[in-house]
Amino acid sequence: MGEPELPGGVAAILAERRRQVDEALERWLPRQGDHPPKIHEAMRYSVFAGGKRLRPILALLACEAVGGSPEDAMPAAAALEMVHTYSLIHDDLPAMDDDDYRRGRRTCHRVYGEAIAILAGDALLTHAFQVLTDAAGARLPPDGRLRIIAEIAEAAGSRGMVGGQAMDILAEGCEIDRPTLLYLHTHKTGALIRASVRVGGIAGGAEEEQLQVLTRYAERVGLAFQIVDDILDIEGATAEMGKTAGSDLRRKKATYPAVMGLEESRRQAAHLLEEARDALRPLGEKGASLAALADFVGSRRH
Ligand code: GRG
Repeated sequence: MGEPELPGGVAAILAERRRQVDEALERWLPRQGDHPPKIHEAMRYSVFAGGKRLRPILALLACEAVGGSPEDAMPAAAALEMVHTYSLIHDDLPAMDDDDYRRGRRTCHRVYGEAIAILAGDALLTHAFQVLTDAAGARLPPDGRLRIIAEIAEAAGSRGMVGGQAMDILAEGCEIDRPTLLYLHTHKTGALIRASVRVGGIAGGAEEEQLQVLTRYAERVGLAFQIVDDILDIEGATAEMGKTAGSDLRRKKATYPAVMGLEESRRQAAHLLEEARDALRPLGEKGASLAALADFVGSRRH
């Protein structure tokens, strides 16, 4: 899978952060041979399939943007990637999107069967919270840990990502209006991205005002990310994206291009990313890496 052409410096930030996140995942996931081996193999198969690690990287950069040490946000970063990977495994199942490829390889259920894939997703979601209670305890005080757990639980649940996914499924094949589309995108994808930035800020000891700045940024990046994803589903190549292109169109999915056209979708994504960068101004130079990440979201090819 080819890397996108990235604005200066972002490629290096992403590569280094991905390496750190992968090390943490390696440390905190169950081992390949842990009993029973098949379920742990399936969990690790999907986690180490080459994701961008966008959500954990957002958490680490948000933590640093408010003066924290990235190590303080690492348990939350790893937990976010576990929750994200669970959502992808379940999203690919025959009962949902029924996809054969994800992250450039065969989907979890195609390799391990549906039952084990469902369980691998369940176990990743559960393990994420175990990591938050165990490993995070070493660095953060209990109130910080509790806030992080609450943020991630709310974002992943039926008032967040699961709610968005449910609405997405219920809306398939229907005419949908713009408010419904906005709900769908801000919940299915936006909620976990918003939580990633916020928990990074909380881990870094953000003041309330700093948290508001980060939240404004995150909400715009989260929505732009999903609009870009909708556009890539039309314009992207299957090989580059690592999943089957054109599947939204085939399933008559509720997407930005379907509701407002490609040009308007591109314009809205660019506008949201500009607003996201603007929102970071109060953080000064410390917001530079998050601003660069907004550029990455706008330029990504997969
Ligand atoms: C099944 C509860 C449940 C939720 C699924 C996230 C989600 C909700 C579905 C994924 C469907 C999808 C492909 C949405 C588009 C945006 C998105 C989340 C893309 C995948 O995220 P990336 O691009 O993936 O960050 P990598 O592989 O890089 O981690």
